[in-house]
Amino acid sequence: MLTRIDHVGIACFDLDATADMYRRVHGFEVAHEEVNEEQGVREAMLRVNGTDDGHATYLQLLEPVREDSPVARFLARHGEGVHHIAFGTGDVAGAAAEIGAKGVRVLDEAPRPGSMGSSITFLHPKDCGGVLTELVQAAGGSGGAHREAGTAE
Ligand code: CMX
Ligand code: CO
Repeated sequence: MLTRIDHVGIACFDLDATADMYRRVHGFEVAHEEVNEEQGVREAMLRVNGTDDGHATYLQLLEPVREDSPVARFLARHGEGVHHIAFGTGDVAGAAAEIGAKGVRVLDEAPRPGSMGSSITFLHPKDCGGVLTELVQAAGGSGGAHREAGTAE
């Protein structure tokens, strides 16, 4: 059902400075950047391994664009650091229904738009051992891997 780690989400105050640190220290480049107004974040995807049309794994840097967003609240409370882990699935709605039936709180009634055209939903951290957990279905629907915008299906 959940077949891979798609990304690890990291909350930061300054996305450009944090991306620069990952470039200098780790050698990771920004593969994709976008604003997700619904989630209240600017995000940068740094590819750690794989290729964008395969089974890549990313770091997702998150900078809030609104004070009332989940990431702004997290930063105010905990400061910068690991915010969530995201697992890839070929069927995000099915995986959420199956997990919800086990008594875990699914935070979205239906999947929402995520990075690079993906569909995402979240599981409550208090039901997942203190880890905010995201489920990701890639654009195009299969495999759970993100795709670079413009890549042919
Ligand atoms: N990881 C672990 N625990 C977390 C957490 C996180 N990221 N965020 C909040 N918590 C904990 C808090 O520490 C707190 O615990 P205590 O009561 O023991 O102190 C509890 O959850 C409630 O915290 P809160 O600050 O009151 O937060 P809210 O209840 O308002 O919201 C949550 C928590 C998970 C429901 C909310 O953050 C949410 O809906 N998240 C999903 C959406 C999201 O995070 N979007 C941004 C990422 C977008 C993307 O990945 O593309
Ligand atoms: Co994420």
